[in-house]
Amino acid sequence: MSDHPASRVRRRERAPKTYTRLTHPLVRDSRDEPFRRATWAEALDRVARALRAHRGAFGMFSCARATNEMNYVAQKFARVVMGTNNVDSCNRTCHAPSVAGLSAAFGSGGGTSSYQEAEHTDVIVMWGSNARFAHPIFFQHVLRGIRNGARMYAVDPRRTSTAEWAESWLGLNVGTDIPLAHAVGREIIAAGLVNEPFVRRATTGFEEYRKLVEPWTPSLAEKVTGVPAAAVRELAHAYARAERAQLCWTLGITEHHNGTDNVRALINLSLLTGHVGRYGSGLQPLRGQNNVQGGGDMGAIPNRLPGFQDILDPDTRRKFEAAWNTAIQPRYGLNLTEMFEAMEEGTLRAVYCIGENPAQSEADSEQAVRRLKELDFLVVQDIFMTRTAELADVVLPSTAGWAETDGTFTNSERRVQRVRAAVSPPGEAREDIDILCDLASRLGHDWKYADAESVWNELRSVSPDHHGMTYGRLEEHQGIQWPCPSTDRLEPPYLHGRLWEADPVRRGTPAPFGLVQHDPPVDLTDEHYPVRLTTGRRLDSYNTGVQSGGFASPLRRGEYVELSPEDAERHGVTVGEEVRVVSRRGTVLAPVWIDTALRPGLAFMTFHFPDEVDTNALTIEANCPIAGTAEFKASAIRIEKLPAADHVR
Ligand SMILES: Nc1nc2c(c(=O)[nH]1)N[C@H]1C(S)=C(S)[C@@H](COP(=O)(O)OP(=O)(O)OC[C@H]3O[C@@H](n4cnc5c(=O)[nH]c(N)nc54)[C@H](O)[C@@H]3O)O[C@H]1N2
Ligand SMILES: Nc1nc2c(c(=O)[nH]1)N[C@H]1C(S)=C(S)[C@@H](COP(=O)(O)OP(=O)(O)OC[C@H]3O[C@@H](n4cnc5c(=O)[nH]c(N)nc54)[C@H](O)[C@@H]3O)O[C@H]1N2
Ligand SMILES: [Mo]
Repeated sequence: MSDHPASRVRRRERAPKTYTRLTHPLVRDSRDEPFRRATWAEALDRVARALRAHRGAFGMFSCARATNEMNYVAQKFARVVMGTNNVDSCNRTCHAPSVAGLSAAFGSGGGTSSYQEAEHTDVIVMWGSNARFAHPIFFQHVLRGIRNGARMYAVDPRRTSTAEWAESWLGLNVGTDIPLAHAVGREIIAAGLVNEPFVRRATTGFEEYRKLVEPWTPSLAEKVTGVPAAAVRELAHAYARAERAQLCWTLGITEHHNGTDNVRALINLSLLTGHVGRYGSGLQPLRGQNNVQGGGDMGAIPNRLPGFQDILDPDTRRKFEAAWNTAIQPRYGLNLTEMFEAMEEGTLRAVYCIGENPAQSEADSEQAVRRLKELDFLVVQDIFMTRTAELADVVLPSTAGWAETDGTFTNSERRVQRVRAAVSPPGEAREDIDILCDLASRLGHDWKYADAESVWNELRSVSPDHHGMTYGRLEEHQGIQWPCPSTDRLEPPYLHGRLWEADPVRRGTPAPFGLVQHDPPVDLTDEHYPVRLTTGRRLDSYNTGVQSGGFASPLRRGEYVELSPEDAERHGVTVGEEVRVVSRRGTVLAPVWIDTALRPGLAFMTFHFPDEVDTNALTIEANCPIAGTAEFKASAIRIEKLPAADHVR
């Protein structure tokens, strides 16, 4: 969205909801009553009683903004105290397909490159990623790369702020990434630009892949994706001829009902060209929350124990059973999406939600709220009184992972860095870890952690990838990337260098091509819902707005439905005019903004002001069967102009 002064916009004013910090525990005996202030002892006794009654029907949402140490303790609470692997976080709503796709290809789910490599590369492809707005720190490295001579390509249905910096913008139709990627792959093969020695030694399935992409000529791709055939060829040649190339992607790829397939289609291009496993060449799914990488690494996901170790592996389980003195369920738990489905079925009855706001961030929010309301017991532990907290039985105030807590975060290049408490928490707020340990002790588990470092050292004792990262070394090196198995050595900044080894034993398992097919968005556009709505972010908004929405400022824009100039004209609507936005699931009122970055038929909204415009009332919960991520990027809507009388309010 191009910048504009909010003052030019005429719209009905709604008071922004301001979020105030939680300062003491809140409880209520029934959902019809208002909350009342409680002591910590009363609130925790109440939670302990409810959880004891719900072993076997319990799920935990862990917080991707809180520290690694807190996520380690949270997943241990779920597994040891509650005996379940039902633990997950907002990673499910964004990059779970990246983790699944990279794991299927390379055996591990992390981004393969370091940030600095973007400065020392020849071609950077930003595919479905608006890093200029959503990853501004990484984007500084990209800009340095461009200054050093790298060429950038942007693949996005909108001509985003990121695309403004690109050599070429490939404006594809929403949900046509597989045809585009296959056409790029086909062109690389047809032009004889395949890195044959790499393909022969380090991959499997090339022949099947070649047959699969054969029909995807650049001109067929143009018909399906809307990207001119010449631009497809240009991208294919630039990427394949580059000595080094970085392929970066984010939610434009993952937030689809076939997100994991999309990821596989991109990984295929790196396998064809050998752009992986070397300095300057790699795959970079830029992660969302400050510590969503770390949350998953710490085991706050249903299928992995800390250190990304597979729960189905008996030796791994035995190791953790010995360390934690408990039995671990030998099966994957439910992911966030499946937990919501289990609420519907009535098999999941109690939820412990730490630092997530699913009432406003889940697709089809009306349905999500109903499911949360129908739970027997909901405890929310947050720093603010969120809409999710308003549905709870007990609300526990915690310190913020950022600036109020000691520990570590892990960023998108797998770098673990120390963070420190710099300010005192408000009121009676307590650290997330402290609250969890107090509850564990009420439920018969005596965990003693003197400080965050003692949690970290326990993690180091069970996770080989983190073993070499003492707090001392993290300070000394200003953060260390995993894997770091040894206390006296650092590994290269990129992953999968093994694929280039001449010795087959050291090279290890080859990476398979992903044989994935095009599958258009579930929510089809038709004559009743003719407009494609895609949702995402702006620079000045953060997720559901809890941490960034509730402030009064001349810069505060509020929510708009952004339309192309052509669509605005067709509907006879102007900037600031309120319209009804209708999908197959819900209706919202929103003022119009006109954005030339949009092509006809495409609309854009964020989900940052849900108290004023609940964007997720419109989105579809159709989700990727492998990763559970919802199709936030493709809903079908129509725009209804309001009768003049409705306007003058
Ligand atoms: N300012 C700001 N920064 C943030 C956040 C925030 O709320 N505000 N949130 C953080 C989080 S949690 C995350 S996960 C990241 C997300 O970071 P991004 O993924 O970069 O952000 P989005 O705007 O959700 O989506 C990226 C782009 O996908 C494009 N897109 C939509 N559909 C398609 C498609 O079918 N194909 C392709 N190729 N592209 C498509 C959209 O037009 C959009 O420009 O940002 C993080 N950083
Ligand atoms: N339409 C649409 N919907 C989307 C998306 C989209 O692109 N389009 N993107 C999805 C994505 S990628 C994401 S990540 C989700 C985000 O969804 P959520 O994670 O549910 O939303 P946030 O607004 O990030 O909520 C963060 C919460 O964490 C709390 N918090 C922050 N720090 C701490 C801490 O240290 N401790 C505790 N206990 N709490 C803390 C904050 O107060 C806030 O309530 O939304 C998803 N929903
Ligand atoms: Mo995210």
